[in-house]
Amino acid sequence: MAFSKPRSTFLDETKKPTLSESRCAMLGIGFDLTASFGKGTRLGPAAIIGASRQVEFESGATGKSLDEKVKVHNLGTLEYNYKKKLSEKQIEKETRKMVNDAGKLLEKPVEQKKFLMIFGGDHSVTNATLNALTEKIDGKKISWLRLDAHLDLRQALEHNPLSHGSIGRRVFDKGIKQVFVGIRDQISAEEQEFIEKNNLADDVFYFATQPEEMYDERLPAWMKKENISFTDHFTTQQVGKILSKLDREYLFINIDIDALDANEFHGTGTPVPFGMSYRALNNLLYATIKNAEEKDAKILGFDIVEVFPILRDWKKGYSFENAAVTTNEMKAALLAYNLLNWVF
Ligand SMILES: [Mn+2]
Repeated sequence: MAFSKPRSTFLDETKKPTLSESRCAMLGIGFDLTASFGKGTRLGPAAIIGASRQVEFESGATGKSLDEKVKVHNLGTLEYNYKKKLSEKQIEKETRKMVNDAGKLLEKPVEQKKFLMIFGGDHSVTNATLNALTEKIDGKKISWLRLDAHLDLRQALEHNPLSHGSIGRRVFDKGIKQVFVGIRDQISAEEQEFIEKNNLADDVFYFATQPEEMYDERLPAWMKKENISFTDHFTTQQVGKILSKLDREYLFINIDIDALDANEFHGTGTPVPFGMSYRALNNLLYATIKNAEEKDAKILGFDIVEVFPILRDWKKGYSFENAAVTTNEMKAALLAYNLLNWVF
């Protein structure tokens, strides 16, 4: 593991505020060992933070410069690069190590109640945030907005309970109220059973992968017709239902970028078609922040995971130098900018 010390912060490369003077703490976790399809998300944090330099500090509707509204302390970026192919056992061990490394860095910010902004890495990196938060806050007090194409409700994937494919299950284990949004309805048998057994059907909001008539003929017990979108966004009524379920004292926003349609965001570990539009995601996040404000719920922070930088030259493989800043990283950086702007 390499640790890249912060040279500067989000947006502004000339500033480096300390933790105590900042209301937000930013961490990059460049780990993609559990990715089963595309590897490369370990370069996500560097790409997103790099792209943030190109985001203007203010816009027509935002008014005050974000930079003046909120100071962001950069905790640094953990970088994991494995040259050799590892066994399942070794991968699990390395995942635990990553969760511990990141957990240590998050201890102080969580204790000081800083707003967290975390960039991955594959979805396994969320385990570190999950553990750090639930060390201090009872999971029964937390709502968790999960934006994702996948449920990730398997007990373990490739024998690794900390895998990207099990993060939903780990969140569930903590007693957290999780609302799944953007899920494509290609679900493993294990996950179908889990939803039925735990009565989660009403908490899962799908994007259909089949024509609408087919769902009229055959709707399984793990799907609610009123929770299915047949377009690239959820209806006002569906969004209202999603927000009504985020009803606990605290809220965390967990964004797996593959919630977006594969055409809207192709740089991700497991791209899936039939997803959400970028604008719909942006609107949903805005509504979520406003809803939390109205309910007086405290937003603990957010993470954006599974961002996969595009390479200039595929033959050369992954290195920071070979990752081209494209619209993908810019989309992730602008989402992070917007979230901070709406919260602060
Ligand atoms: Mn996913």
